[in-house]
Parts: sequence; structure tokens; C-alpha cells
Amino acid sequence: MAFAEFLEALLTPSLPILALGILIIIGAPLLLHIALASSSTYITPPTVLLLGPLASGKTSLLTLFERGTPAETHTSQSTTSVELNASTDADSKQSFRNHDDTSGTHTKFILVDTPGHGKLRNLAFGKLERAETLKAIVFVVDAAALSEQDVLSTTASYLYDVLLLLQKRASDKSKTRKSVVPVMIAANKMDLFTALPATMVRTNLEVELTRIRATRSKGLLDSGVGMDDVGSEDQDAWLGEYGSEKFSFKQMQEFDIDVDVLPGSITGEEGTGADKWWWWIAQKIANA
Ligand SMILES: Nc1nc2c(ncn2[C@@H]2O[C@H](COP(=O)(O)OP(=O)(O)OP(=O)(O)O)[C@@H](O)[C@H]2O)c(=O)[nH]1
Ligand SMILES: [Mg+2]
Repeated sequence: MAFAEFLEALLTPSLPILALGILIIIGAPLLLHIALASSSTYITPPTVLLLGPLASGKTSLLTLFERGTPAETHTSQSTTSVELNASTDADSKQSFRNHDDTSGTHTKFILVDTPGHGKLRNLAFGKLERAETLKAIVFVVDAAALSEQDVLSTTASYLYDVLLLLQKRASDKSKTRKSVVPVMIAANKMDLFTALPATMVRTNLEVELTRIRATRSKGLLDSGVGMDDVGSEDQDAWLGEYGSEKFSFKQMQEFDIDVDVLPGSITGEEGTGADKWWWWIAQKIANA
């Protein structure tokens, strides 16, 4: 009886059988862990971060994408996240209104709203620095108020900090795997007649960013650091092409950071003015 013999051999204490037993006991959970960790359901979805100054429309945009209609908002004091589905199918009429329709290929992503108030900026930067899965940044600006100098300067200085952080991260040589994050400047409130066209939003921001860059680098020169140190310190705080006279968003391509300015609106015309933004987001997360 071969079977009985086999059974007997298996049950007799011996070194190879013992070794096999230990191997199974240790190996099985290990294999299970590897199998689970590599399955896609355990990967966190890509994150898209909403940044921008006070009352530019970040929360309104999040609500519009989430519910399909804009709602009353109050100034935000904390970050909020929602899970959404985007599709890049050409036939699925590229609108955020279709995100419940999960036919076709959809990419799940997390949209994160941040407070715009200067005192709560650390919350936004915390998200920016920690989000491992960050795939895109939507920087919302109020195009209708951007002709006012104080709005322009707060908006631009916030944007400067964001772009500088991305630039530093991109030029950080210690990181082998660089994640490049594209930026969309959403020129919001185009429904208002005071709104500047997107090209003006772009140039006004570029002019203001140039001015901020000059002021900040001058501050460093005046701070009394040794002449030799100035070069590198100065270069670290300098946004875009070092030494260039004027800043332009194109200079960010040097660091693989694409900056697009897209016009739109959340209220008015039933919010169809946000489709372009939705399409931009869908493409960025699909290519990620
Ligand atoms: N006319 C017009 N008003 C808008 C538009 N989008 C947002 N608003 C209004 O702008 C105001 C501020 O919008 P919020 O979404 O609360 O702005 P926020 O960026 O979240 O502001 P904070 O949370 O304070 O940083 C609200 O009264 C909105 O109704 C738009 O496209 N057109
Ligand atoms: Mg808000």
C-alpha cells in the first residue's frame, strides 16, 4: 500500500518534513501579503488638490463636481475630500455630470479642497507636501477681482509659494523617482462682466510673479549673508529661469511643470463653464 507508506513517512518526525512545515507556516502569510499588496484595490486613488486664495471658488467647484449643481458656501476652515470618477472616453460627453455613469473606462480620484485664508495656508501646504499620490493641482483664481492690486498680489504670492515648492521638489536630486505635478490655473467667475479674459489673467499673474521674485531675491541680498552664499541661497528662492528678466509660466517647463490657464465659471449657465476644467483633470489622472 503505497499511500499508507507515504502517510507514515509524512507523520514520522524527520528533518525534511519539519523544514517543509516551517516553510509553509512562514511562507503562506508572506505570499498572501504580497498578493494583496500588489492587487490594484489596495492602491490609493490619485489625488487632485484645489488651491487658491480666499473666496476664489474652490469649495463651490468641489460641490459642483460632487453634486452636479453649485451650492451656497462658507469660507472653509479645514480640508475636505471627495471621491469622484472621471472618464477620458471621447464619446462620454466630457462633463462632470456624468461621473455617476460608470460605464466605459473611469478613473477614480480624490479631489481635495483646502481653505484659502492666509492663516490656514499650512493646511494646504501640508496636503501638498504629504500627498504621495498627488497627480495634479488646480489653482483657482477669481478672474473678476484680479484687476484689483491687493487681490492680484495675494493671489500671486500664494501661487509663487506653490510653484517654488514644486520647483524645489523637481530639482531635488536626492529623489530618484520624481513625481511631476501639472498645474492648472482655473480663471473662475467668467460669468461676471468685470472678469479678465484668460490671457490677461495669465499676463497679470506673470507680471506680478516677476515683481515678487525681484523683491524676494533683493531681500536675500540685503539680509547680509556672505557674498559667496548669496549665489546658492538666492537661486533656491528664485522661481523659473535663473537670472531671467521676466518670469513666464513657460519657464516652469524647465522643471517639467506644465502650467495651463483655463477660463470657466461655476455659477451661471448651469455651471457648464466648468467642463474644460473637468476634462483637464480627467486627462491628467488618466495619463498618470
Ligand atoms: N459669479 C460667480 N460667483 C462665484 C463663482 N464661483 C464661486 N462664486 C462665489 O464666490 C464665493 C466664494 O466661493 P467659495 O467656493 O466659498 O470660495 P473658496 O475658494 O472655497 O473660499 P475659501 O474657502 O474661503 O478659501 C461664493 O459666494 C460663490 O458663490 C462663479 O463662477 N461666478
Ligand atoms: Mg472654501
